Amino acid sequence: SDYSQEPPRHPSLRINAKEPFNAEPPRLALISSYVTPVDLFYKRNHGPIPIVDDIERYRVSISGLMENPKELSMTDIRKLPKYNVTATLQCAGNRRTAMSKTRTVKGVGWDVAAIGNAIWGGAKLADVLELVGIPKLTTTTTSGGKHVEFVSIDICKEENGGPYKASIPLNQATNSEADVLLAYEMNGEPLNRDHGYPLRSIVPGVIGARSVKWLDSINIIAEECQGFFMQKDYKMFPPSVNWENIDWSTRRPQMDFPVQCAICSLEDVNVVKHEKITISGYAVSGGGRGIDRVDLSIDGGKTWVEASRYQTTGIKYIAGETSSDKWAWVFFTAKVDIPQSTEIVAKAVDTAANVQPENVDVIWNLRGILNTSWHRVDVRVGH
Ligand code: MTE
Ligand code: MO
Repeated sequence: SDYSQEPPRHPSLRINAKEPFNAEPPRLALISSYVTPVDLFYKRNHGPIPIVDDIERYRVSISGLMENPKELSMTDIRKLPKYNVTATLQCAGNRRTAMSKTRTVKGVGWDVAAIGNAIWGGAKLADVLELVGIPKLTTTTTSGGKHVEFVSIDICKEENGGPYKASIPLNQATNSEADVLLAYEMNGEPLNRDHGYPLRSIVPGVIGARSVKWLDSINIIAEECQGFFMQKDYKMFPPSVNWENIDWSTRRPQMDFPVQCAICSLEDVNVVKHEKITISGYAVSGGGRGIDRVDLSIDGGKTWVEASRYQTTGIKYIAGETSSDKWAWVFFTAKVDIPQSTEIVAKAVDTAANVQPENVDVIWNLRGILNTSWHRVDVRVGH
């Protein structure tokens, strides 16, 4: 693989793997802005960053189990109504390093910042599919298509040198309410190379792995995509499954992500001078479920206080209000007194009353995905 033409990156990103480039921002930087700046947004790649230099000739082909296959230019896609969707993208491997401390897992290590919140601009996939003759809210095309496969142009060793790919169900793709985008903008600017220039899918509420960058083609298929990242990766296994007894066919590809939160105003271990400290971080859930509550404990989980939550600075967040962004994280904050050295804990509750598991060992899985256990940090008071 050729890594000689990688784009420039922000110097404060923490590099977890250099080639392919995988990096996340420091915790404090992540919560310094509700909309994550593009250069600080985590970057998760499986191969070199491709170069699309002739945008006039760029086409995304749409074909497969449908009547009229078509090739669309960027001009065709920009002609469709443009939507800006604020959505949090989270890698299923977020917080993997912490899971690895229980028992070793396979995969790139991540702290708590393999997540970011952006304003994605583009056409709705439901409109694009309608343009090529597949009506809204279609579950099966007349020729038996049930899934929409996104195929990229990058080269991944896991695909034996083939491109990255993933699929979502056709009824999600053709549902305007699901807000699946073919995005060409991130925070009001054209997508940059790292994030999928010129065009990527954004599947809100679903693990980042299904939001395919650098789209080359879209296929309407009968079964879900058979690619590596759908069938041999990004599946959730119980703690009993190891590399000797694993049967990948027993599990479905992970789609929605579960309720998650992390403290970002503190590192894993902190020495504080003052007894009054601010605990802040993010909380988010998949599937468009909002956050109903964030509980904080300053005694390792014996007693709890509720943090305040917001999406717009200073304005209290209430899940489900029309002004709230249903696909986006909330920030939480609380000021607390720390009389002595202790463990601080954060846990969130989503609108379906889903809670996070207390300990990481009960959700340990060999690929180290979906570590959504209570987030714990140590605070040592040093006068
Ligand atoms: N798309 C392509 N073409 N190649 C990739 O390696 N990685 C996926 C997804 N789409 C990937 C991809 C994964 S695992 C994640 S978490 C997100 O992109 C990360 O998107 P980002 O780099 O824009 O943050
Ligand atoms: Mo990911």
